Amino acid sequence: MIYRFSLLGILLMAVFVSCNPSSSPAPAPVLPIPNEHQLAWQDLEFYGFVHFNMNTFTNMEWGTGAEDPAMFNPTAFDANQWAQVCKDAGMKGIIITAKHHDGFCLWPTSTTEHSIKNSPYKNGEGDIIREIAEACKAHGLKFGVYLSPWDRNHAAYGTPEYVEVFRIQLRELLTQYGEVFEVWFDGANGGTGYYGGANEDRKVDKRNYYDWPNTYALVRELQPQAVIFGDAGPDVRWVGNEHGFAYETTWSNLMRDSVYGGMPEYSEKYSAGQENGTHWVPAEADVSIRPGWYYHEYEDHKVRSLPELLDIYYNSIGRNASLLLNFPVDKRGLIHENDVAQLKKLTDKVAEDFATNLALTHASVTSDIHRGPGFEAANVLDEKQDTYWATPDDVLSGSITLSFKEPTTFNRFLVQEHIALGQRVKAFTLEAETSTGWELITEGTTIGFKRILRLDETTAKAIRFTVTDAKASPTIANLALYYAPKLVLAPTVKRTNDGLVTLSVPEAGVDIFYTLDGSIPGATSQKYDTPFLVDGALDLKAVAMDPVSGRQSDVTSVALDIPKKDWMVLSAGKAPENLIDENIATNYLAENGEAVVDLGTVYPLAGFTYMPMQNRYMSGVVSGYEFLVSMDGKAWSKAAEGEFGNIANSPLLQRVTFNPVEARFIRLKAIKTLDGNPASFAELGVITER
Ligand code: FUL
Repeated sequence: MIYRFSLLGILLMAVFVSCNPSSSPAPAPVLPIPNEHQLAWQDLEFYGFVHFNMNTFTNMEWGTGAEDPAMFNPTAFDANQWAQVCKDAGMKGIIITAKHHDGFCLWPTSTTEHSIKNSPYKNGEGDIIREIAEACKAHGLKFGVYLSPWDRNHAAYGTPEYVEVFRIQLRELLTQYGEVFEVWFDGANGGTGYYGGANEDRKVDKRNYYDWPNTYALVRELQPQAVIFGDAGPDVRWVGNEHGFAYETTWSNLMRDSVYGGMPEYSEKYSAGQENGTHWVPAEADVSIRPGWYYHEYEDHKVRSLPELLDIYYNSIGRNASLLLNFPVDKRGLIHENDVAQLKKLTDKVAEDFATNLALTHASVTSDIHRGPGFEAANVLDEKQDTYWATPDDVLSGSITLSFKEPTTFNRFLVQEHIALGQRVKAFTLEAETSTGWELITEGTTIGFKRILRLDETTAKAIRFTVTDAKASPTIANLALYYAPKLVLAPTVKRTNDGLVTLSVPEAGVDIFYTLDGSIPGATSQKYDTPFLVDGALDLKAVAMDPVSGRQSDVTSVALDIPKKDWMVLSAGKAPENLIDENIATNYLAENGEAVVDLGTVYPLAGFTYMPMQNRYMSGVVSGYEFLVSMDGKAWSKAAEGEFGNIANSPLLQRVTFNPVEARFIRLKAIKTLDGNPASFAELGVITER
């Protein structure tokens, strides 16, 4: 026993001596560098944003501040559901909109009556912030707050008095709910609002009005570990867009003193960071899982698709930014099931993509240069952030070569810098030794905390990673390779108005099979290679299949009808061609509230389809209609009339069938539109008798 123990001790000592980096001096930091709180924040990578308060109940994105607190009334609020959903997705925290621009406070603040205490929720006894903070704690998640500086409800907004109110609100949030990991200050500041009944436009000097240095000091005093987010940081900066994409070149360094919150030229000039930036202010990519930040039932079908979510993931976390993914919690007070389902697809795919680090199956790892003991190339394979490969001080480039035991196939490359000493790399390449020799497979610019590249599938005996330029001796903490199995998603069907059908899937190398007789497609069905003509009405079904894994997608099923090539729009208005272009992203705005079409030939009609406008902000969506048919375009008879029930909340394709009738001319008349605006049509179609 004693003998074994001492042998272990000797072994441990040997390991310690051989890994001890002090045997060769570490590179000097390259300023700016992150502080300890920023370093800890960097590890979080992925956390949830929730927009939930007054706007949820008024169906707005920006409330005016005149809303009645009585409207805030979730029916099944459950902070634990949010926490569980975020936890299951591998997120590390939740940031909640404690107060948005409309000024409604989700906690019983002492500063205003415009809060939850005057709402029906728990008869005014509730405290949503407390429930969320507790749910986060129970699920091991970090808790963060969004407190809008702009307050369209408060009578004193625009005066120094309001700044004091804002600080009291901040103090309440930072003292009553435990530890806060991030405080989020929005850049949207000043404009029209209710302002205690004044109903006016109040502009503020965005740079100076809030006296930010003293507000930041308050956060430091009350929650020293919290990072502060704002356009200009001070600790974490906005990525400059709301679609969740950082840039190919993303520096964590920022010319912080040149920036202020809400600065108009921020996105274009500063949001990618600067190589010579003066302060460490890394980027955070905020994006909503739906088009809106707040819940709107009419966006239930617009939750981002898996390919979109993957693009967001790779373009944020994979580009030296963290990802703050928003859930517009619904009127019940829950993350909607459609959002949960899409999030799960993302989580599962990310887990699959990064399941096995193939770099660990290497036979050898060497570098052409390193700065001495403790800084060898092998450090990039220990999956640790604080051990790294580094070159001597005056050497700004160098290569690491990794040879595999067997030829290895990969399509993802991940690399990380040891950012504690500053972001250094300006350019790098990746080469692979394939059966035909060495070839360049990709190149990039910045790395930072993490860079992930999606590559074409490559099979290699060895790879060579080279830093070709850096601000100072490069410090590479990790290097990894993965094979992400192909995305196998149900094919998308597009058809021109000539009848030419195109089938597509997001990933190359995935096969598509289809049928035109209503049967379920499989590997023995017709294989798709080029667009084909369908000039009649039939049911198209298609499926995608990965030839390597045999994995199969869901089946796409589309009822195609007669092509629109001989159709002519007879009614007046803006862009009539958009009515029958088989493109739902373009709209026809009718002049007389009707769409009239000559089909060119007489058909046995058994119904029609109406696709409402798909724009984020809809206008002129038809809710009440009459549908008329004619043989000669002069004498019309009514084939159907009615309402598109629930089209406001569910603006999807509407299909109306009626007793079959022969006709050559059709007329869809808007009897009512949702907002009273002139009728709009994304697409009009017919259902012919079969
Ligand atoms: C923006 C706000 O104006 C939006 O309403 C939302 O809160 C988003 C995260 O930030 O600037």
